[in-house]
Amino acid sequence: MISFKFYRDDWNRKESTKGLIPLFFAFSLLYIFPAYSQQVEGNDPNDKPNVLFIISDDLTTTALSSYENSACSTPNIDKLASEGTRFNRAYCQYPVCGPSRASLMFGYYPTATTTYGYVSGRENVGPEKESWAQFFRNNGYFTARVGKIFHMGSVDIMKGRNGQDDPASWDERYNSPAPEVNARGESELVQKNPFGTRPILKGEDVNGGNLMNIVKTEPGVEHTDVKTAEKISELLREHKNEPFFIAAGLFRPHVPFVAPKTSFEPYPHEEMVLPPKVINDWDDIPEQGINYVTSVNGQMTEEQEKKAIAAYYASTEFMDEQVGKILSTLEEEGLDDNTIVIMTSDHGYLLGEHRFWMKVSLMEESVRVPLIIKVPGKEPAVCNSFAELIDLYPTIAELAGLEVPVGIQGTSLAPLFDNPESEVKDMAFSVSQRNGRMGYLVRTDKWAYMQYGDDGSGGMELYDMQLDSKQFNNLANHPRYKSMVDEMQKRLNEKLIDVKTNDLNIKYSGSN
Ligand SMILES: [Ca+2]
Repeated sequence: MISFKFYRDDWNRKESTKGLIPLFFAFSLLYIFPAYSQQVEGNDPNDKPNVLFIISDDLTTTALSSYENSACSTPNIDKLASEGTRFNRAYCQYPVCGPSRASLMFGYYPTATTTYGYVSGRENVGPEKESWAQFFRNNGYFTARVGKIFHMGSVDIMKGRNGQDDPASWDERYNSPAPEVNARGESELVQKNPFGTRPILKGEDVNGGNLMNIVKTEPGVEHTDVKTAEKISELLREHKNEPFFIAAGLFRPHVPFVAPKTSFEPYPHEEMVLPPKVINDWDDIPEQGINYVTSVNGQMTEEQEKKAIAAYYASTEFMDEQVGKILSTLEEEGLDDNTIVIMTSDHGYLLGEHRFWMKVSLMEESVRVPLIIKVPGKEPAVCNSFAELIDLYPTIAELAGLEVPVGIQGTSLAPLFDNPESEVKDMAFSVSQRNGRMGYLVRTDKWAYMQYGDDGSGGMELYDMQLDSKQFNNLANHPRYKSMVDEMQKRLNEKLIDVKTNDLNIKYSGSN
């Protein structure tokens, strides 16, 4: 820790003041250390810790070697995980880009703001509320984003547009345009596409822009995440002498799976292992629980399934390389001992589990997110407390020694950096809407409970996550688990009342 280094240097240099040191030390223990115990210590007690927020897009824990999959190589994220606190049970609040990002950036559950679409979230919280970045901006920080922090689609990336950004959050903002699906290289679509072999640019949008398209690019092709990492490095160098909140929005492994040809080499598709296919797996899943993209409606062959996984891994490894560049700059500039680093994703991703693909689903692989937070001066740890993306705002505010804004709905994870064995919450809550009907997830230590519709009329799912972590046996309709379903419904209803009781004055209508 820097403060310690400061005292040690003093000791070496000022022999004549040695007698004063025990006195000074005692004074420090009494007054200085308690005040800053929860806060990151800088060279000067008035120094504010910097914040470097890295968010990948559609990155699931099941593709990270620091989590549970050694098949995909992510050495840079793994290194950060080994130096920081890795949260083992972190969940998004909505497994889709737009609403998840709106929720984590403004600090309200999607159900509190009724934000379920591709918007920034500002629309529903109003002009008075500060986003997470804006809060730091208003507290004297330089704030900047590069790439996708609030929602941004693939076409926005191609055209270098801001997407659904919140301008009030940033002093400076940069986009990283790249050809994406039109990049030069070997291209292949691994699911059914009504628009031919490649999405067609039509007007302002790309038809089928959200399809599993693979592009193995030739040397010299521009990549959005490479540009983002370069710009972030530049900003770190330029702003190293002032407190900063710099946000790096990496777009991969979001589709299209565009990465250099060389990134695919470690992942020959023939060697990919598919998740187990269980006969009658779908029989006990309600209609709304069957994901919107499946191997069935995508008409995917087993070879295509393997190609999708290989391409996802290649894209993930390529994204990890960019994380490495950003973290190297941080280190080179001597900023790593006074910068809180956060690495996460807006939601998870299904890679063929239940023959489901992509996101939207409330299944574990789709809602669980990687979350690594490195706080200078704190010991590396693995934390099993539940954590939600909505907790980032109050956590980083507290760690920076700022007063957490009243009203926001997350819980500060700050105590966990000193006591990773402890717990700040005992459940995670996520929602996902389809065709206007809400889906709810209550995830506790032992159970994953999903309910479709406020009255459950769209069906329910209940999985014993200790005995059935891959979620094959839906117990919701089994008479033996009736009391457990009742208890989960009670928890859900309590949570909904809690979430909807807020300072936003949003009027609810209908079932939402
Ligand atoms: Ca996403």
